[in-house]
Amino acid sequence: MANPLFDALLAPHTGKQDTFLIAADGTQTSYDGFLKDIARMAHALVACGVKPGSRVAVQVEKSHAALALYGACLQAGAVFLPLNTAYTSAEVAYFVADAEPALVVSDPSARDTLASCAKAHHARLECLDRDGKGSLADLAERMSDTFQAIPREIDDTAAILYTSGTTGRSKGAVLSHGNLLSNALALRDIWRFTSADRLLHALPIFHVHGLFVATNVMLTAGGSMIFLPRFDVGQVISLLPSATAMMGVPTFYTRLLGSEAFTRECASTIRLFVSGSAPLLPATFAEFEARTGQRILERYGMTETGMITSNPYEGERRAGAVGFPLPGVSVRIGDPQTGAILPRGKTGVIEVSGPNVFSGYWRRPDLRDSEFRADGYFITGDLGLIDADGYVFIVGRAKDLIISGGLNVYPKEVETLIDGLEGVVESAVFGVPHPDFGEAVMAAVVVAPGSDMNAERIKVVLAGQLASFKLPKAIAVVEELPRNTMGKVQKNALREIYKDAFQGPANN
Ligand code: MCA
Ligand code: AMP
Repeated sequence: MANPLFDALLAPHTGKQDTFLIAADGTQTSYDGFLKDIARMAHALVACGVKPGSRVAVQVEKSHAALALYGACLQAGAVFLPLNTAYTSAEVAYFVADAEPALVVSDPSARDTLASCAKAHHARLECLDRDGKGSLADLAERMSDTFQAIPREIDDTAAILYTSGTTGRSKGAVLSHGNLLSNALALRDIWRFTSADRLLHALPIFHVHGLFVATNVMLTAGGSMIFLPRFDVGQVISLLPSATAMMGVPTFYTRLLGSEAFTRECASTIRLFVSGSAPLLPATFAEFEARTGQRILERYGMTETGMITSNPYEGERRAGAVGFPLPGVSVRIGDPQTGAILPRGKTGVIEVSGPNVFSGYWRRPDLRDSEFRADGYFITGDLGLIDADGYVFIVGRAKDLIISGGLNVYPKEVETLIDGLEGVVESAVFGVPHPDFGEAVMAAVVVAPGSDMNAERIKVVLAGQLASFKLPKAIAVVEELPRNTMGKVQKNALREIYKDAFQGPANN
């Protein structure tokens, strides 16, 4: 019996002494060592009551052990459910209630706040800190370093990643072994990754980009990764000369360009810079090429689909375009209202089908009709077109979404909290240009006459409930919100009024 992802990503490296991970201080972990860590961790999961198909919710800092925990979930046939470390305990409580994990793994600092929530949902709670130490590591340390992988089918769930909905709360995108594997193999091939590659990995591992794009691709290629806890521009510049590739969100590239120490020479060993998760401005693309002589390869994806399109490895990488559909992936443009398929050059909603596309949202069969067309194409909510040469361009969003530094914020979630505050009449949350994060979250709030509610108080209350990246970086208290004749709030008008709110370098 087989386990598709484990067999493709990890099993082939058994016994290999080649380096897989390199820490910032130069400490190296071989593939063999990493596989043994995974096996010990898989035994620890079983000891914690994790069964095939059980969810394992993980909110821990990036570390070798955290990555081994992902591998252990695959090997033990469990469902990996990573959570952004910025989520507050209130946000985590929602995910635990919805996903009903058998095990929650948190940072030791969150143990006390999460204990009652884990208990209420019959989940066991274990810890792992930023150094890979904690109760789960202690348990794993005593275990055998071999583990027979639990059989899984290609359609079995490998991971659930929560992604905010346009209406209401976050939904879990259910990703199968087949979804993740097809994407990793396609990307490895089109981006030409081999065992000779060394990826500079500075992305978080709780999202598709850092986990399934970066890590899965490197595992299928058998290459190595310089595994950094976060993106620190100075550290990245000093380590780039020992890497051959880097993947990042546009903020990585604007921060690199903002440093005089980032020169053509320090990028000279890199054969591939990949950007995604948010639009890369053509100006950034051009400035990067002028500085380094290299054209960033921009690609496009979603949590629900993994990667959808990519600019070519060979051939023209076009600024502002996200390239061609991946092999085996079909992209078309649909009329947002009627669903009619539109010809080349026409703008509509981007729809996608292929082995990469998820099967649906966790326990939300009711969303099937609104999120998929009858013939199975997934409706991304991104507005785009396909030009005469077949390049896909994203030109806007049908969904009300802000992407800040590569992280998604759904205005509705923030508005609901602001509107619930005493003294607030109503609010509108929207994105405005930001020099560092691309877009920043901003709120316009109408306060009741005589109320002493103000921007500072709103910020303080929200900070206890929302992850920091979702907090409005500016709040304008206004007399009224602009509305159209139908009474609908005009966010475009607000975006126009406040478009210069964050002028100047790295203004937070
Ligand atoms: C941190 N802050 C942010 C963000 N990150 N605010 C808005 N947007 C953000 N992305 C807050 C911090 O909490 C802090 O608030 C203040 O902003 C300054 O933080 P700073 O130290 O500058 O941030 P950082 O730690 O350097 O992080 C910025 C970052 C990081 C490097 C851009 O956010 C990051 O790694 N982003 C990548 C996310 C990612 O992997 N996305 C892929 C999703 P305070 O001062 O109040 O504490 S997967 C996906 O989208 C699809 C599938 C795809 O296509 O890839
Ligand atoms: P997420 O829900 O975090 O998976 O974010 C997916 C969304 O990120 C997509 O629907 C797009 O709106 C956006 N996105 C990803 N890559 C790109 C890109 N290269 N250019 C523009 N938007 C992108």
